[in-house]
Amino acid sequence: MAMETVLITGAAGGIGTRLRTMLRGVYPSLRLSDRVAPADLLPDEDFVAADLADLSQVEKVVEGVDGIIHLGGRSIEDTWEVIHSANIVGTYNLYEAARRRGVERVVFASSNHAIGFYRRDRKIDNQVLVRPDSRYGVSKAYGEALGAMYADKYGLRVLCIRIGNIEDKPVDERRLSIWISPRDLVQLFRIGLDHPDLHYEVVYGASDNEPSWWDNEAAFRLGFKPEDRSADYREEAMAAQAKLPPDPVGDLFQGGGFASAEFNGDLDRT
Ligand code: 15L
Repeated sequence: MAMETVLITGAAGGIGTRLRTMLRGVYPSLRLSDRVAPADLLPDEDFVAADLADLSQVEKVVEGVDGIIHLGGRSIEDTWEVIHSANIVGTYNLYEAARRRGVERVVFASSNHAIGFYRRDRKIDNQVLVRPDSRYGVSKAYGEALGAMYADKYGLRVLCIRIGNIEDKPVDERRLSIWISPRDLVQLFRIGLDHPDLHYEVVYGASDNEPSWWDNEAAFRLGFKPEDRSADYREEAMAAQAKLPPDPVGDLFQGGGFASAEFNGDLDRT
């Protein structure tokens, strides 16, 4: 069934701001939500404020919606209290409201930080165990698990995208491996909303990168054809990298600084 009304949560955030423009006109009706309205909201944009931690508010926001792109919540590491409220309670509320209100699809913005403690010399696919590098990464792994449960038990169609780093171009050496251009990410969101055979899938949100740490076969099977290549920006990214201080722990792991922050583990075992 074609999507009539699509909701973007976290619409005032970085990815949400880009999506609002890029999805304009793609679906007949776009609803935006966040705790506070974006400053540049246009008169014809449909905005409904909601706090994800409040299920009754989330239920109101998803009313009448066919598909949801869930970007809402905390998008970087924070205290457990913040992550718990925004990402653990908030993501539960989102799926549960979707179930109660008969929403057909959820596209969940997961993150590379769900697998951030894999080393950079290891190429991983979507079958590996999660190895979160932060409380934030744990909340993303949990959002993926919730998605599986809501798909299997309640019949939602769910795509979880482990987003690498979305920017106009890769900004350092790590991002050469995990970068995704805005239009490639939009392509993945649209696959999640439109693909007729989607049940539950986890894919990597990455452009055609070299070197890549991820085998993204699952995305390619769903028809993803990245249009952008990080290699086109290699010189600039490496010049920026040369100005950064070394991070002896973070530089070993896919999650970079998220992995090295608070690190007090055993490098021989991690
Ligand atoms: C993420 O998950 C964050 O949302 C984003 O701010 C970046 O830090 C990105 O990962 C990254 O790893 O570069």
